[in-house]
Amino acid sequence: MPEGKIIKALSGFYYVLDGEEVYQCRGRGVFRKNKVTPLVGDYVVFEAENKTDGTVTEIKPRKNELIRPQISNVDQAILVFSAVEPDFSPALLDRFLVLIEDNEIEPIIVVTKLDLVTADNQKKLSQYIKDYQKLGYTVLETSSVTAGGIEELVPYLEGKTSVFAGQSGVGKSSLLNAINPELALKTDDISSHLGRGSIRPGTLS
Ligand SMILES: Nc1nc2c(ncn2[C@@H]2O[C@H](COP(=O)(O)OP(=O)(O)OP(=O)(O)O)[C@@H](O)[C@H]2O)c(=O)[nH]1
Ligand SMILES: [Mg+2]
Repeated sequence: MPEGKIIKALSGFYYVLDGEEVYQCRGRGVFRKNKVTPLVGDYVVFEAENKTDGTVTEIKPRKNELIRPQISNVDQAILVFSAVEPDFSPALLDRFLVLIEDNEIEPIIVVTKLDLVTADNQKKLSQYIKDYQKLGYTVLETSSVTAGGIEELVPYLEGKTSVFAGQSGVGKSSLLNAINPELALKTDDISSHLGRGSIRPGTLS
C-alpha cells in the first residue's frame, strides 16, 4: 500500500503527498471510533483508487506533536522576533527556546525588521545576537522590506518541516511572502495588532 505525508487537512479531508502526487483521502472509520485524528505532518499508509477518494489506513508513530498549530513531525522551528516594533525580547525568546527544545525541535532564530534598526538600538541588539550565537544558536537577520537575509534562510527550510512562531506583528507573514510570493499571505499594519491575541509559547506542547 502506498505511503505519504499529510500536507493539508480541510473539512474532514486529508491531502496526502506521495512523491509528486497529492491524494484526497478520508480517515478510516476506526480512527474516529478510537478518537485518533490524523494531523498535518503525519506519515501515513493510504489506499486510493483515484486522486479524490482515498482512505488513510494507518498513521506512523509521531516524532512530536504540537497543539497550536495542530501539526506533527516538526523538524525545526523558525522563531521570528523583530528587532523593533515590537522590540526584541530575549525573555520571550528564552521561553520559546525551552519549549521548542523540549519537543526535540531544532530552533532557528530569525530577527526581522533590520531596516528599522537605528544607531540607538543597534548596539544592544548586536550584543543579544552575539550572545545567542555564542550559545550555539543559528541567528539570521532579515528585512522583508529590503529582502535582506532572506536568501540565507531559504536553504535551512529545504527538505524539512518547519513551524514559524512568534508574537503578532513581528513579520511572520511578511517573511513567508518574501520567501514565496505565491503564498500572498495577509500582512497587517502594526497598529491593528495592539490588543490582539498573539501566539504565546504556552500554546506549544
Ligand atoms: N519595516 C519593516 N516592516 C516589516 C517587516 N516585516 C514586517 N513588517 C511590517 O510589520 C507588520 C506586521 O507584519 P506581519 O507579517 O503581518 O506580522 P505577523 O507576524 O504575520 O503577525 P500576525 O499574523 O498577527 O501573527 C506589517 O505592517 C508589515 O508590513 C520588515 O522587515 N521591515
Ligand atoms: Mg501573519
